[in-house]
Amino acid sequence: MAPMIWFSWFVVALVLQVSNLAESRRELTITPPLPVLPLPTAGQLKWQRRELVMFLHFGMNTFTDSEWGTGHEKPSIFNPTGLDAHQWVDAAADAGVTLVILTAKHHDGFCLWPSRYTEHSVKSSPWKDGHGDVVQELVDAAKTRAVDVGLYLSPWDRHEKRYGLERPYNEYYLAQLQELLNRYGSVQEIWFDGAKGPNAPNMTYYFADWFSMVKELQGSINIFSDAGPDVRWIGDETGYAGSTCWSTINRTSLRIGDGSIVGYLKTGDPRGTDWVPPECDISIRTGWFWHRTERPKALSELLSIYYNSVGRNCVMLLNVPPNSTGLIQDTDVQRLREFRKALDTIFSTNLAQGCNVKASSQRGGKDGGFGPEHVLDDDHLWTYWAPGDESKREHWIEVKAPAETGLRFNVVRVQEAIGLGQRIKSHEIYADGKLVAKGTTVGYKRLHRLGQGVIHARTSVIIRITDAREIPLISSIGLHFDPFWHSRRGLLTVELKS
Ligand code: FUL
Repeated sequence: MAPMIWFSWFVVALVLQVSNLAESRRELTITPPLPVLPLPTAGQLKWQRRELVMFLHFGMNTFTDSEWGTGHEKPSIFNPTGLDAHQWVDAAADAGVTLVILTAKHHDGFCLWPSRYTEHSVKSSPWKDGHGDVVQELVDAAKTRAVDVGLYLSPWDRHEKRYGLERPYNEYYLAQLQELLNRYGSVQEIWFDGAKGPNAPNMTYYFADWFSMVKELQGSINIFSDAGPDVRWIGDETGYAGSTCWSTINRTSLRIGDGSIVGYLKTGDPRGTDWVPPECDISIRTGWFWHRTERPKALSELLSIYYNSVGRNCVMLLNVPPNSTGLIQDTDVQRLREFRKALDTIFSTNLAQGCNVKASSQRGGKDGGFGPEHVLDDDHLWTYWAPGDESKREHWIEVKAPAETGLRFNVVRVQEAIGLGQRIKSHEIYADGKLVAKGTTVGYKRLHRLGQGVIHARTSVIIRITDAREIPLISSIGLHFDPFWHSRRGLLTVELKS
């Protein structure tokens, strides 16, 4: 080979060498960590972020002053002459609610839509001369305020003669499901209530058929029942979740209507293989249906329920029952407004905003993209602090208090990046080195109202993750001042002694 050709080969080889070297030296962009299974579906994530959902218990019981109808009520007594679904939806939307769930059929079997499979419905009532349809009115009103609709269709039916006859009743129930899910556009949640009276006939529900049909007809719906599959019951009707609350659970251990699983429903299971987050159903009044003599709960009670449901990784499903005129009572509308205003007052200001944050370590180092500053941005899901040192069990993140003023707060908010799984098993919160709160799970949102009152931290607030299934991913931290929270010390500020 001529020397010229040798020389050219030599140059090409040299260039290749140099570019390989540059390639291997170039920093690889740091990737997000692997998720910890199971993960939520997109529909479950959307549902969780709603935080507050409104329940509307309305039907025959509204007119008979009862909670569980017998099924023998006469359709002639159903006549809500002033029914205005816009008023319901306005009350919901003004309270920040984006999903309302109506009892299309309660245990008494009376249908709020004109079902072709029974005469026991609005079409046999004097309301609108039998031409009314409450489900349609709600759907139409909800559209005008961009509110989503969910439906409750009671499996237990005290009117229907087929109830107790396995196949005929399951077909009847499925037929009604098809009507509701085919006729009214998008339905975002369906509620399968587990309740059944002690003397009710034996009845096996074909849940597998029902669930498959629901998913076939409504692609993005969440199915609620004691056992999910998408949303589980919290296990009681106090509005309070367990202080440990996993979105994960083993669905194979759950049976709908089985009283022995309520403890398991409350806490969930860190080893659970299914993502089935819990919903806390609670009424603004004592009963689920409207009763003339009842009054709405006090604002302080609603706030406590919020802290113990949404603040414990749940969705709060708040029932606000329309009255026999077909309107939500003014007192309840007013209470809802106060509730929204109070939540905005507490949570719209994050006192940690603008503070310096520091962490025990961070994934990919300083420019890795997973620094602690992400806990103060507006994205509470997909931007997060990820520790770098995966071999360590403990991790911490510190919010530095401004030197001149310090930080005065009585609520701490912590949120996990649950899009990558729920991880935190235990955590502690320190102000100026003193332990001020501790807890177990965090999940989508954990709120601590400080028992000691308003804390004045002069140097820093530290959140220490003491145990987790995998490295913890924290998407948001908030320090808040709640003027409605009267702890043992009222609103007196606690000065922390060093
Ligand atoms: C229970 C029912 O028996 C109540 O009437 C109400 O609908 C509540 C939400 O669920 O199981």
